[in-house]
Amino acid sequence: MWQAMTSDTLDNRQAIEAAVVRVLNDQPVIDMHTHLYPPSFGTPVRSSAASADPKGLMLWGIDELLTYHYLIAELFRVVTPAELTPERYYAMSRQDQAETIWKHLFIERSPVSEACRGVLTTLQKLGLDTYHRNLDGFRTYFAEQDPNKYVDRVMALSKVESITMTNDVFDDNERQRWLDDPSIGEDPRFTAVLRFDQLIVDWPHAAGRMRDWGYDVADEPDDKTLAEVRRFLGEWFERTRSIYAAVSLPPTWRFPASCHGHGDTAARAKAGHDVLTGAILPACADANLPFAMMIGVKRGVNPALGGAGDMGFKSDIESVGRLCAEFPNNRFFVTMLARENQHELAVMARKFGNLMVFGCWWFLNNPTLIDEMTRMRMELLGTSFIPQHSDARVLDQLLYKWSHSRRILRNVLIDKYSDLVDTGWGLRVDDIKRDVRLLLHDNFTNFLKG
Ligand code: FIX
Ligand code: ZN
Repeated sequence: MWQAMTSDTLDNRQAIEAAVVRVLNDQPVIDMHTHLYPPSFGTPVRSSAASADPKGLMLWGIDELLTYHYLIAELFRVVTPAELTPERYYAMSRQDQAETIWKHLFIERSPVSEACRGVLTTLQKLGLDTYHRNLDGFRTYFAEQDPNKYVDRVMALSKVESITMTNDVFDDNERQRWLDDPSIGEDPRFTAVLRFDQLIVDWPHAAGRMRDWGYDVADEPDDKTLAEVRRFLGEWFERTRSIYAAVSLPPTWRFPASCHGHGDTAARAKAGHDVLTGAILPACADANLPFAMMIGVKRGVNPALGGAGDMGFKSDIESVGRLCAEFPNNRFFVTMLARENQHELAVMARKFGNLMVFGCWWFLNNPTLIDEMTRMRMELLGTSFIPQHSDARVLDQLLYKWSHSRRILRNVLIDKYSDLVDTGWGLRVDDIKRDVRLLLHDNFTNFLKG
């Protein structure tokens, strides 16, 4: 027998829309991948309440927003080499760099790209006047902020409950800060993620560094070496209290390692494979930590552009499936950089409960592609994926990245719930609350628990 529709069910699109908007506005998100840091890691941004630490890692404020590497790449599409070379740009002060980007991308043409729009959404969310194009006015506002209180303000405005850092153990600046004072990681608003790309993509180099740090490792990863890598990871998991471990990988990454390519490349790939299977995955399993793989980035396609010169290419999803099958006791967060990989990745996630698809990474973090990917993932995976991470490098970017993504998620959910109600299903507000909580919060925390 059909049940009579009760008053708490939503039976038309307007009611669904109102409920989805309300629920999404109320649900805090855990941002599972950023490059943000708390004030304890130092900040290069001078303000009334903070003295500058030139190598500080906490980036925030208008000059950092304008010099985001996404915008540096856009700058070098519109300036001629006679006007400015990357070399000259990187030699400028941060303020001059910001002014150059402001002039070329915001004043001399309309800032319609997603990264430009993001700066404006950010300023608007802070209540600043985006109408009059007054860069110095923005600077005055930021100079008055206390970085510590500003973290609270940005998190409250963007409804981000927790910020997940990326803590690269091979970054000397960051590594030294942890060694000097492990309590820098104790800010309750932030959690750590140990990052170590070099262990897989450049083992000989990683081995050299580890030897400098007192670990007994060889260029060929033998049993003793693998035990040392496990010890190294265990120590750093503990020191940073990491909640998962992570690497980003090139599009050429294969599992098992490919034996093609010239001698050096094949040997490097084999070493990376051995370190992954003999040390990284066992260390993650021992510590009960998921392992995140961000696959598809080729670094330095245009080396002159520095961090703005990386590119994304298609990668191999069979490798992801083989890894999930061979390591059923490990859990894998995976995101991929090529649009062409997204469908296969979602289908692969249907085969493996230990594979959690997440985020619309970097060049995919554009409304058109977020919309397409989120719909497709929901159609294949229901609510069992993590739709977005911010990848913010500058604290204030949380404001635009999350508001833009929440808006897209809202549109997708309204359509999907409307389709559901068309089948006669009695949809309740509590159902929407539960689903949105899964998507923005609990799919992540549940996957961490295992
Ligand atoms: O490897 C990564 O974590 C990438 O997200 C970054 O390296 C990249 O520069 C970035 O900021 C993308 O959004
Ligand atoms: Zn990242």
